[in-house]
Amino acid sequence: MSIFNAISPATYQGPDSTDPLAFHHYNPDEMVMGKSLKDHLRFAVAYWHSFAWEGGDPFGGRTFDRPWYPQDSMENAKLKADNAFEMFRILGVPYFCWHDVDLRPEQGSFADNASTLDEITDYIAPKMEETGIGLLWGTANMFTDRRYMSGAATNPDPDVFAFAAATVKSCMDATLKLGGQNYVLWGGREGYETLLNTDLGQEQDHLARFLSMVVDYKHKIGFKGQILVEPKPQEPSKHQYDFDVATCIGFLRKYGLENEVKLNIEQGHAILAGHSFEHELALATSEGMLGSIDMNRNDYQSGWDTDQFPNNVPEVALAYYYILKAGGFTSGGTNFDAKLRRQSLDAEDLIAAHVGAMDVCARGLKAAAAMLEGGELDAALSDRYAGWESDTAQAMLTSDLDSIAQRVIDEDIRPEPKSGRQERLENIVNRYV
Ligand code: XUL
Ligand code: CO
Repeated sequence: MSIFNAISPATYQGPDSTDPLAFHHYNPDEMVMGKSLKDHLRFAVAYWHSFAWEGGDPFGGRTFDRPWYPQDSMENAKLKADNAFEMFRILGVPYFCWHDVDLRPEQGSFADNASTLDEITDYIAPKMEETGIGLLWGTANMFTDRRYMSGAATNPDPDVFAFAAATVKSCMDATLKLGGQNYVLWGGREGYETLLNTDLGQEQDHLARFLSMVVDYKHKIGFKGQILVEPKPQEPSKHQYDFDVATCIGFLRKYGLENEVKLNIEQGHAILAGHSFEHELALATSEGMLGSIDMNRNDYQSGWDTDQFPNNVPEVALAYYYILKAGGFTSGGTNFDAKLRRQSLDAEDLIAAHVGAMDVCARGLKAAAAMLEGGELDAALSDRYAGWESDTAQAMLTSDLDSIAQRVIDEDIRPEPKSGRQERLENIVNRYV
């Protein structure tokens, strides 16, 4: 039984069309900077928000009514997969992403979980084959079940560490089996509520050991995808160890994992950390650590991780500007880690949300490409640092404080402040969006 029965595949109809379920800006075959939009953006649907999440919030239970509820049997898991692939087909997305628990019914024992994951991935594999839809990444949900309330890899109880390790092993196996491009670890419970019951030094050592085992296992099974960690400062934990891009890079370097693990960067998480999305992306790309992105937005007043579909073109344009500037995605892509509002009950709402989000991303990426090709921002940046091209300036970087001080005296150097021209640069961006 399909909830998308009456809905035909979304097509590109151009900016003048008023069809609410058509693309107005995303033409998958449109060439931008030598590559199709489809290959630039590499869209993925997040299985959890669109098919597993039932519309609950902290004050009320489910609002949606889908034929695959209750999600506790293999029969309903298969019905859910049928509907998911129907939606992927309507949208024409090249990828999807999952947590283990999104796909399979929850059983309790590890052996049961592993066998139902195996059964459902057996069911999904031919659908992927048939439709050509790929897996952008797989991951383990190690934050919902009560066993993980005090963390997974950072749990004070070694039995939870063991259960988590076994779970990740099974999810990496499933990701390999489905030809996944990446494997993600997001540590929602790897952090603390109070320092009074937490040894944060020991917990971070354990987290690093866990991650090293993930890397070892990747090589052992011949998984060619990229391992990614996903920064987020808080929620559900009061404080998460993978706080933001800078913190994650510091952590990975401390434990010698920086060449094996890259980052999955989410818009809403950047905002929660007090940064902008483009800040996190510019930092990651400048350190060679960008893996993939989770595209969404938070409500700007509430301060929560509301995981809404993106609809702010200027913001998205700046995000893609830094991604394109660094050469674009390799194994990564644009995963819509976004969910409907809980009052949006209809199957059409799911389609409209994704179609709109894909349009916003297409507009953003095209604007970003035009900004790069226009070259004004790059030229202004080079101009601002041009002084550093002189031999004297370069020599200073390998000199010492004594000799620099002597030269300042000898040449009577008196720096003359120059305008940062922020408004002029913002006006340039505005011309493109
Ligand atoms: C939570 C979040 C997760 C990860 C995968 O905020 O973003 O959905 O992307 O576990
Ligand atoms: Co995410």
